[in-house]
Amino acid sequence: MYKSEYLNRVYESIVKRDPNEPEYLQAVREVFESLDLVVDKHPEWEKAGLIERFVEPERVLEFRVPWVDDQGKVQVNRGYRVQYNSAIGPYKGGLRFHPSVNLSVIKFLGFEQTLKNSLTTLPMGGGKGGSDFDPKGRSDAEVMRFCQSFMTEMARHIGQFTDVPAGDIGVGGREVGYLYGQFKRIVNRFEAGAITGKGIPFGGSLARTQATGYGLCYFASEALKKQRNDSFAGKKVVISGSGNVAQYAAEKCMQLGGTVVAMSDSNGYVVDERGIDLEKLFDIKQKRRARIRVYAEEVPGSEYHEGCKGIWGVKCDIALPCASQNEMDAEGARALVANGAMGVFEGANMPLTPEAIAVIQSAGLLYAPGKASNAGGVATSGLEMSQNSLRMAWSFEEVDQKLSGIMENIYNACYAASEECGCPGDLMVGANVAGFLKVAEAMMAQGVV
Ligand code: NDP
Ligand code: 2IT
Repeated sequence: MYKSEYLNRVYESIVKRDPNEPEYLQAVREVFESLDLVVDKHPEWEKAGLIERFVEPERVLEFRVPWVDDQGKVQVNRGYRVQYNSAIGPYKGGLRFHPSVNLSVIKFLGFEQTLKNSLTTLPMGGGKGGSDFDPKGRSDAEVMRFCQSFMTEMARHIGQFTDVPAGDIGVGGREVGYLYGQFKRIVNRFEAGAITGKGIPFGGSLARTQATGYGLCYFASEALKKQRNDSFAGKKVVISGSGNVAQYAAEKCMQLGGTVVAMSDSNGYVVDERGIDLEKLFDIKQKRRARIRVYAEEVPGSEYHEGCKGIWGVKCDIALPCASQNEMDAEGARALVANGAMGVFEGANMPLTPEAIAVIQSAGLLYAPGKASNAGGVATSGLEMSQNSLRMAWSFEEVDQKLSGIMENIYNACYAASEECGCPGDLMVGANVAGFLKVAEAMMAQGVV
C-alpha cells in the first residue's frame, strides 16, 4: 500500500490489533500516505520505533458514568479520555457528548488533535474524551448531574500540567461550566488552566467561543488570497452543521463579504438564497435549542429539506463542512464539483471520506484538512491557558488578532511543507507532515518513553 515497508508493517500491526476501529484506522491511513513522502529521509525513526509509538496512545481511560434522571431512574453511560501524546505539552483536546461516541471515534480524534496542536505553534500535546451520553432533550438539571458524575472520575486524571479538556460536539459553555464547578470542588483549588472554554467570569477567554469558526475563515482567506488571488467577497457559501463551529464560521463569512446560503443539523438543512439570518439562527440554536426546521417555519422565502447529505447539492463557491466525521462522501463532493465550487475547508474533524477528498483534490479545488483549518479553537484554548497562568485577561481584539496571526502561520507552515514534499498546494500533505515533524523531533529527543 505504501512505498515504505516500515509504514506497511506498522499499519498492518494496528489493523491486527484494533480491527474494529474504522475511524481510527481511516485517520491513520491518511496521515501515513503523507508520511510516505518523508519517511525514507529519516531512517532513525524506524530504529527508535517512533511510528509504532506514535500510533499507540500513551494512555486510554474508560469509565462508568452513573447518574440519576429527572424521573429518579438510574442511567449509566460510558466515559472516555484518551491521553494520546504528551511529547510537546500536556494532553489537550475536547470532550464530545454524543450517542455515536466510542473508542474508535475518541482515538481518531486524539490522533488528529496531536498533529493539530503541533501545528498551532503552542506547547500542547494531544488528547480527546467524551461519552455516549446524549444531551438532546435532557433538562439542565440532568445535564448538570451527568457532568458532575463524569468529572468525579475524570478529575483525578486532569490538571493544568497534565491534561486539559475543553468542549466539542455536545459540550459547550453550559457543560464546561458544570464540569469546571465539580472539578474545583473535588480538587479544592481554583486551577483555571485545567479546563478551557470556561465562562468569561471564571477564567474563560474572550473570542474562544468564536475561535474555531473565525479561525476557519481566516485560514480559508489565506488560501484564497495566496493560491487564487481571491477572497470571500461575493462568494456563496454552504456550511453544514449549526453548532458552535458552524455558527461562527457563518458570522465571519458574512463579515468578509460572503453569503451563507445553506446550513444544517442532524435532521435536515435549510436553504435561504438571500443569506441566512444569523440573529434568527442564533436564537433558534443558542437560546431555544430547537431544530433547524424552525428556521424555515419562521423565515419566509427559506426552504427546509429533510436529511443532511443533500446540502452539498446546493450551488455554492465555497463549502465549509462543520458538523461531524464522514459527513461528505464522494457523491456530495461530485455535486460540489459539478456546481463549480472552488474550495472545501474543513471546520469539523475528518468530515470528508477519503473518496470525497480524492474527488475534490483531483478536480483541482482548494482543500484544507480540519487539523489545519479548524485549529483556531484549540489555539485559542492555548491562549486561554496562557491568560490563566498570567492571571490576566486580554481583550477580544487582542485574542482575535493573535488567532488570525496563528492561522496565517499554520497556513504558511502547511504550504511550505507541501512544497518540500514536492506537491505544492496539497495542504493535506503539508498539514500531516508539518504537524508530525515537530512531534517526531520532540519524541526522538526524549528517548524511548
Ligand atoms: P456542536 O455540538 O456545537 O454542533 C454540532 C453540529 O453538528 C450540530 O448542528 C449537530 O446537529 C451536527 N451534527 C453532529 N453530529 C452529526 C452527525 N452525526 N450528522 C449530522 N450532523 C451532525 O459541535 P461543534 O460545532 O463544537 O463541533 C462541530 C465539529 O467541529 C465537530 O467535528 C468537532 O469535532 C469539530 N471541532 C470543534 C471545535 C470546537 O472548538 N468546538 C474545534 C475544532 C473542531 P444536531 O444538533 O442535530 O446534533
Ligand atoms: O477538535 C478540537 O480541536 C476541539 N474540539 C477543541 C479542543 C480544545 O482543547 O479547545
